[in-house]
Amino acid sequence: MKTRAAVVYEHNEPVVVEELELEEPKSNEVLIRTGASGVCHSDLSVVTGAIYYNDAVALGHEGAGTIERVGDGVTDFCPGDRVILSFVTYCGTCRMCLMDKVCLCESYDVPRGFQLDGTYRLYNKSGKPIYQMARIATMSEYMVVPEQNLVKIAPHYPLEKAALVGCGVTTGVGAVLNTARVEPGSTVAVIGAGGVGLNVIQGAVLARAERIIAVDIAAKKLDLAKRFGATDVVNAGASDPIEAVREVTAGLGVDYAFEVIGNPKTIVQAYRMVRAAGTAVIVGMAHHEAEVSLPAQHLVSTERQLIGSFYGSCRPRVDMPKLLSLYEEGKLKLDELITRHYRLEQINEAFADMEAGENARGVIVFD
Ligand code: CXF
Ligand code: ZN
Repeated sequence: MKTRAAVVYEHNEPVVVEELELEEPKSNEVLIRTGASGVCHSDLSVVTGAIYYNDAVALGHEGAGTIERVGDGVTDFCPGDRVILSFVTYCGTCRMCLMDKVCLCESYDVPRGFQLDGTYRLYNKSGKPIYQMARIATMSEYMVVPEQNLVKIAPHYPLEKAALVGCGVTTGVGAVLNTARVEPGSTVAVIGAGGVGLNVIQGAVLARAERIIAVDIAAKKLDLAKRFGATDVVNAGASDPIEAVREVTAGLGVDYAFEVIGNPKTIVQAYRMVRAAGTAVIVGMAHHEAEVSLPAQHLVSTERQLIGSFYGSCRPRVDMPKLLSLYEEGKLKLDELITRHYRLEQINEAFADMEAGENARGVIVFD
C-alpha cells in the first residue's frame, strides 16, 4: 500500500515529504493508521545528524494511532484498537528486559531502523529501502511496527494528546518519578523549558518538590514554565544560572538538577548546581560524538551523582496508561503542551518554529 511520510535523505537539507510503498505487516507486526505525531527535538537531531542514522530514514517517534490490520501471531491487539507507539521495542527476553529495564531493551537499534527480522517495510519510488526512526516512523500516514512497540489505550483519549505521551511526557515526568525518584520537599532545577523540560517540571510538581527552578534563555519558555508549575525562573541569558540557582537555595545548591538540552556546557552547569551528594540528571540527547569534562576529584569529594535518564526509565505498558489517567484526573497538563498543529507537508515549518523557540510542542495531525 502507499503512505505519505517525512524522509531524511541528507543531513541539514529540508525533509522530503513523499509517497512511499509500505509492505504489509509480517508475523507479530501491526499496521497502524497514524492519528497524530508530535514533533520532538530528537527528530530535528536526526535531520542534523546529531542522532545518527547511516542511511535514509522516515522520521517520527512520538505518535498514536488506530490499528488497521494485524500480522500472523498477533493475539493482544485487534483492528480498531487505539495505541501509543513506544520508541523502544519490548523484546521481553533480553537481559535488560528481564531486569525490568524495558527502556534499555537490547534490541534498540539506532543508528539503523529495520524491523526485528532485519528487513525494511518502507521503499521509495526508486525502490530504495527507507529506515523507520526507532523502528516506528510516526510521521507517516500509516506505519508497520512490531507489536512489542505498542501500548493499548482506552478509546476515549484524543490521539493528539496520547501521542505526546509517546516521548516528551514520559521522558520528562519519568525522569523525575522513575529515574531520580525525587522526594517530597526537594529542591529541583530544570535547565531547558522546552517540550520535555516542561514535563520534567510537571513531574516535579507530581513529586511534590518544594522549589522548582526553571532555567532557560527564552522569556517565552520561562512564562510557560511558570504555567506548568515552576516556583522560580532564571533567565540564563541575563545572569549566571549556577549563581542564581544557588541563591534560591541559600547558597547550598539544589537536591536535583535536570539537564534537558543535551549540551555539554549545560550538563556541567547541572553538575555544578547541585548540592554535595545531590544528583544531576541528564535527560537531553547530546550530539552522538559529544563528550563532557568534569572535575574528577570534586566528583568524589562532594559525592555528587551524575546519572542519565533515557525515556524516563519507563516501562511503556505500565507508565503510559497511568500518565493518561493522571491527565483525565486533571493532574497532568497535556492540552497546554500543544502550541500548534501542522499538516505533514508543513514539517520543515514545524522544525523552523521549534528552532525559533515558538512551540512547547508542535503536533502533526492526520485525517
Ligand atoms: C530519541 C532517541 C533516539 C531515537 C528516538 C527517540 N529520544 C527522545 O526523543
Ligand atoms: Zn522525542
